[in-house]
Amino acid sequence: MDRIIFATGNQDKMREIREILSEPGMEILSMKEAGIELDIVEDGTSFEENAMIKAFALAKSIQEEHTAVMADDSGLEIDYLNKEPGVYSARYMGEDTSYEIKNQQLIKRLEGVPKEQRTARFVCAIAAVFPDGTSCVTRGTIEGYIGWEPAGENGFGYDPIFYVEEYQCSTAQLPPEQKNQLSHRGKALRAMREKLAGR
Ligand code: ITT
Repeated sequence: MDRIIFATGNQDKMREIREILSEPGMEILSMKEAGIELDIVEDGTSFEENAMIKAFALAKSIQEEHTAVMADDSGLEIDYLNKEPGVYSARYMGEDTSYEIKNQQLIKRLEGVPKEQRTARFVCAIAAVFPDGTSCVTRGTIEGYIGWEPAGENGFGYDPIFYVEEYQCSTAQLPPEQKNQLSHRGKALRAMREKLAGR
């Protein structure tokens, strides 16, 4: 296996994926870079299910030897909001609504809520389908809390409102390498790297 095609259109994710899965002799491409256009309906009820749906849809469209396909699904769970936005993280308030607005709205929904009830986590599930048809899925999480105001310019999506206790700052304030060390996607990708090692 010398090629991985990742089912994502999100360039921020691709950067993180390359930083973690890259190794000599392994080519890592996004769907777009591989010239594949697929509209996949993510209608699963869990991150794992959605990652599997995406990975199998992509695997069906390319049956190349030596190529594995992968997909991830990720999102933010806020405990006080019954784990919203969860699997709807990208679609929360509509796909076209800016994260500035989504983040402001989530902070507003937590108005008056004390720190101990503002707990949240980012979750990432990564599914892989290998050239021999076998598959696997890994999961990573990072625990934190929702802050009182957005902060930081790094990262993407909900990073400016997601604070980590250990550093007392948002994941948008952490340098990318540090976020990769701690992040849900970093953890799920490293677990996937281990599974790739024996193949
Ligand atoms: P693809 O489906 O093309 O991969 P997407 O952005 O729609 O891209 P998801 O379906 O996995 O990705 O949705 C995840 C959403 O959850 C994402 O758009 C962010 O809003 C949020 N999210 C996931 N990981 C995040 C992170 O590391 N930092 C901030 N927000 C994150």
